[in-house]
Amino acid sequence: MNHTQSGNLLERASRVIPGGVNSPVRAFRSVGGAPFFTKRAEGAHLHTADGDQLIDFVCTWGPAIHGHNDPDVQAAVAQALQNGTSFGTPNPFEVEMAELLVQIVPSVEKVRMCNSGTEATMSAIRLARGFTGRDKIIKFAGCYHGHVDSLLVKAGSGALTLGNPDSAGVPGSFAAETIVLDYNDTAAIEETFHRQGDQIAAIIVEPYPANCGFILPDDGYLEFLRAITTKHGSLLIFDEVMTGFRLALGGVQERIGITPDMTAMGKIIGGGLPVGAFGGRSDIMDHLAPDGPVYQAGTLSGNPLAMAAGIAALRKLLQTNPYPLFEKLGETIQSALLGAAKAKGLPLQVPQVGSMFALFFSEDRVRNLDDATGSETQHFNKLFRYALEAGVYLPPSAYETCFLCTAHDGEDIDRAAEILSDGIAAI
Ligand code: KE4
Repeated sequence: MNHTQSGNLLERASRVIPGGVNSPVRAFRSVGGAPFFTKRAEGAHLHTADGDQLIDFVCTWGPAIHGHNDPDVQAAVAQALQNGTSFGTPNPFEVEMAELLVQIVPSVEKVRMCNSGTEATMSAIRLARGFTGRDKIIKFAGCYHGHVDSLLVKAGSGALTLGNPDSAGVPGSFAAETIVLDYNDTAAIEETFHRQGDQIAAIIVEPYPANCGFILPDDGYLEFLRAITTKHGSLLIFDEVMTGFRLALGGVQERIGITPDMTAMGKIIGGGLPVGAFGGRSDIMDHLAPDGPVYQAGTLSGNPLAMAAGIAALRKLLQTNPYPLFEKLGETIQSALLGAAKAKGLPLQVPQVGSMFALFFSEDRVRNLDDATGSETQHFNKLFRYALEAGVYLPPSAYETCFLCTAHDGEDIDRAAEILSDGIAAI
């Protein structure tokens, strides 16, 4: 890869933006080397400031499910742009978006739009506390729910990548209301609810944690969370900011047939523009201002351009039903990676569901954060660098998940499988 233009941009950026990036995981700190800057994205490709073309397995961390620069999304934004960029009043797009979300995710009876996944989870836990009158929240080590103060406790994604899962600046009093347990540990949940079940407002969980690699639940685990929260009058919040509309049209909850009380959403529903949403049972959502006592707001919430982009992206999912294709593409890449590792004699796990997969260089299945951090992340980092030089962009951290889009179908998935297999052989 050429780095001249990106190097100049990073040098300029570093003078005026902390770390030269507007989100830490983009800084390549754990994988080494300097980040490239993207000038254009098209389909499954990123085009760098230095003119390199990369097959992209980050897909802007989820939104680009139809590939970058999708013509239908583009056309919808261009059309909406004719009428202005923001009104500060209700607009027809918000109604159409809310009706679509309620139609697509049955557990969502009412929904409030916001501007990021962080706002969605922050608002959802405030609402859970306001609705239940309780203060404690349970989250799981390695899960990342955005940079919400009280959830930056043993968080995943960039926090874990940089080795500070418990961020500075979060007062102990905030974190004190957050109980952190291991994912897939039913005994710990049982014991916690036995001791203080009547204080627990909610469990917030990424049903398939995708911010410490990609971790799948033990059989019955999510059903167990549903049962124990119901039993104790606590709420179950599914953070489907990444898995929503991706692992099925209705997200993980559709795949496994579990009905959470609230769902945090984002990414895909903005078509790449800034967006978040949280929704759930009407009796809970009606506690939100202006009807109820729980305050939540946002200048650009329901922004017409973001709504137009998200509506186009959702309508395209409804029309094209890409999920069988994602199962095929995911299995193609998974079998290529496992085959290459077997040939090399390297222990490798490739947890994969549809268009999401991760690599853990580990003998055993990864069930929680400790397993994930116990894997050989240096092998991942070597593979990342090999792949990048060969034209494939994996997420720049072993504690992230790879994403597929419909545009990977065809030569890109085969070319990437070949490059990644060669990369594993070169470790
Ligand atoms: P944002 O505030 O970044 O829009 O969303 C926060 C969030 C909430 N919940 C889940 C399950 C998430 O994965 C995220 C954000 N995802 C990361 C990728 N692992 C964002 C990438 C970044 O921080 O730049």
